[in-house]
Amino acid sequence: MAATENSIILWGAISLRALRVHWALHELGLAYEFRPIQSRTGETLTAEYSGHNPKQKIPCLQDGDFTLTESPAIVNYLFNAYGAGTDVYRPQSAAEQARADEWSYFAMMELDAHSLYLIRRHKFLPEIYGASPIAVASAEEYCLKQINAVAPAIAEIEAYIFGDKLSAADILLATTLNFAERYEVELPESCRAYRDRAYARPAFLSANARNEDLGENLNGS
Ligand SMILES: N[C@@H](CCC(=O)N[C@@H](CS)C(=O)NCC(=O)O)C(=O)O
Repeated sequence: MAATENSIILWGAISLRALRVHWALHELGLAYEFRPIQSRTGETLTAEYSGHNPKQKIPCLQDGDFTLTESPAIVNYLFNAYGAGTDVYRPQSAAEQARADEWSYFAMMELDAHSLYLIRRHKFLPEIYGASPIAVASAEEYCLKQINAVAPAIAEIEAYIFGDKLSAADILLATTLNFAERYEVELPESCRAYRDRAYARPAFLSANARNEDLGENLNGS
């Protein structure tokens, strides 16, 4: 599926999960139209957007006729579809793919889904989802335990999971560790250093700026 310039459209602004997709697009040097809709504004509930993503969540990617939701699926799709000939890393064997999956599912399940989203909803958005201090305390403890369990392995990482090049799994892991810190889970030093290294990349910085740029009109730029 060859990309023609501006055939890619990304829906989703401000969101931490949309940021993952902006970052992948910037690492790959892909031009894209940006539809800066935000969660909890009603913008994900329109008939037009619901047609793209019936789950009414961001992010959502359109690549020509191909529409994809779920930030980890989108990041992996972009790396696989457009990574050849670029400076990003793609797993080279079944074992490397399994290692990438191990880190990715850990970040998405143990951290993002099992604990961070729960903290987000029941500590920082109680007016929508209800306050639940016991569930939040349990999720915080669980999240910290999981992060501490992998901190020694992250300390062994010199730059990124597969060496000096960034992989899709790095985008998922670094953004999720950053969510944890934003949600007041204290990161061990090795995790902070890994996140800081990834977040200092020029592609991350430009992606982050675009994710937060609500100035672009809805017809893209
Ligand atoms: N598993 C999805 C989660 C997407 C998600 O929860 N997005 C949030 C913003 S970060 C959202 O759209 N929330 C709006 C809502 O729940 O109504 C992914 O990783 O893409």
